[in-house]
Amino acid sequence: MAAPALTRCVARPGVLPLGQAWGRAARLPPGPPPAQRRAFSNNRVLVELDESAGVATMKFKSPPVNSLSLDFLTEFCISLEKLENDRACRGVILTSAVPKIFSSGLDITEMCGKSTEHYAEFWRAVQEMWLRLYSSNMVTVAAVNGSSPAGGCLIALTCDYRIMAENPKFSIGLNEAQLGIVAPFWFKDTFVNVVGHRVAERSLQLGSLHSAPEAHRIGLVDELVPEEKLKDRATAVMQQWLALPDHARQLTKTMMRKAVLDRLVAHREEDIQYFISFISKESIQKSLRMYMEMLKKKKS
Ligand code: CO8
Repeated sequence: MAAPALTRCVARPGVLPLGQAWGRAARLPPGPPPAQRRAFSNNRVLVELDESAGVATMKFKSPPVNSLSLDFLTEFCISLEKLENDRACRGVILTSAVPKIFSSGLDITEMCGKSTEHYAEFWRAVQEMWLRLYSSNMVTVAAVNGSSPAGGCLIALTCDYRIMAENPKFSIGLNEAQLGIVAPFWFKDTFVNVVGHRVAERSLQLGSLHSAPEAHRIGLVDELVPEEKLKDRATAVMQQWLALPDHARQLTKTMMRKAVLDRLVAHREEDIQYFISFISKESIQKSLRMYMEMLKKKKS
């Protein structure tokens, strides 16, 4: 039987608790049992909360490819914060409502031909998404039901557990090098923490996109299941993780992730400035434009 929820903490934008508030005990107030299912949806993220299980499903629904635009990232963070603050929710499953695509990663158009102010705002939103998800008190399971390059892969890596549909046409990886750009240190840290240094180094240098079976072999995803079983398997894994007392699991998670989180928090402004100067270079802009053209050509 699942242990009762013991702890809950509120992560405020840019003021992450990073451990110190995670051990606080909080019990549900007495009162009538709340409704069993709730859903809230904005334009790009659909959330369904099953209160009896304490589990939410967050579905990305930003066609054609769930690219991580500024709007998407903002909605993602708002949805996550709502769940984080909701005592009825102890775990969240992240998946896609767009067939064959989990997420195509950062929206490249947000990084092309825009102002310095825009790049700063966009990069802060990318950081915020990662900080919130990596430090979440909830159990986070990625049900990867499609391709997941770069920032899409980062979302999956940032979760506690990854299950991928076993379709060999679906690929996942940090392919930044293929675009002529470099994965930031906190993408790299997250990747290393999942697959280990050697695999991460080779994969990052080559900008590899791994097929689902390959991703499983190198430990990038924890398991593969037939696509039709993905939802059930994610629910079963979630139940298994939620069977642990929250406080013990949360403190352990903090212990494992704190150094990596602290590193970005300590260097956040520097990281934004680095991104702006890197992405504003004409050579980088040219690489990104060529990459976008290549994507369009591939279609015709
Ligand atoms: N951003 C913006 N638009 C995109 C993106 C994206 N990431 N991906 C695809 N699109 C667009 C395509 O250009 C196309 O537009 P249009 O319809 O106008 O021609 C439309 O989405 C559909 O794309 P496809 O026809 O290619 O769709 P498919 O279903 O055939 O393929 C894929 C889907 C596999 C997702 C494919 O589109 C793809 O490989 N996309 C590129 C993914 C990618 O490389 N993303 C990397 C983004 S960079 C990142 O996330 C981290 C950056 C870190 C920066 C650090 C700097 C310091």
